[in-house]
Amino acid sequence: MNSEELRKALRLYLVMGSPNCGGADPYAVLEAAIAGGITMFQLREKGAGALQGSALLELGARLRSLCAQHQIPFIVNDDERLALELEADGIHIGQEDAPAAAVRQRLKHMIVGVSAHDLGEAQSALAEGADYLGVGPQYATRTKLDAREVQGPAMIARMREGGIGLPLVGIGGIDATNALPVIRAGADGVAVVSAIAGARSPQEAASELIRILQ
Ligand code: 3NM
Repeated sequence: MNSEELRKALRLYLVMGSPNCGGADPYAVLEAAIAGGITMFQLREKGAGALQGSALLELGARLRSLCAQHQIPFIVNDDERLALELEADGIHIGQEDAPAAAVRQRLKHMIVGVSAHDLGEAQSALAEGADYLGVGPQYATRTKLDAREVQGPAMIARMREGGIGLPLVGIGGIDATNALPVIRAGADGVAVVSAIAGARSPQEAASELIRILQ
């Protein structure tokens, strides 16, 4: 996938694991979100009740194949072994995870996404070979308990002004009411957890977001 294709894929990026689905079946949530128009998916199995071991592998395999059926890029959060086992299209790593350069080196064929919170982190990620950046938190979020201070869309504008041309998504507290300023600040798309996974209708939530983003 070249960087223009990646920019398009990042438009509406669902990030989710079973703890984010409010008791609903993650497979059904992902299926609905795909029907609603999401363009990329990240399996992020974190928090209370997160699956591990064979249960995680089994869920991952089902979600992976659903994405493959619909040509939705499938990304795994943080876990290189799981990404390899599931033959993921990519991996997403945070600042606290393995260094981006080492992951880039080991997983040459994968999309490598990196969380960046300021211009310095964005420049480092670029130098280390990241394919895209996740920039957050844009707004207050209750999904990631150890999220940094809210940056707002202004941080994305600062990165663009600072010469960061990489494909980039905003993340953190984004929903249909506040997605547009993130795009206007220079993001290629938005990454959301609860706005879709926690919605009464994930399909409607995704289709409303994609309508706003187009
Ligand atoms: N990363 P919601 S914020 C997974 O700031 C994640 O890097 C963040 O969840 C960051 O869309 C976040 O429900 C959680 O607010 C986003």
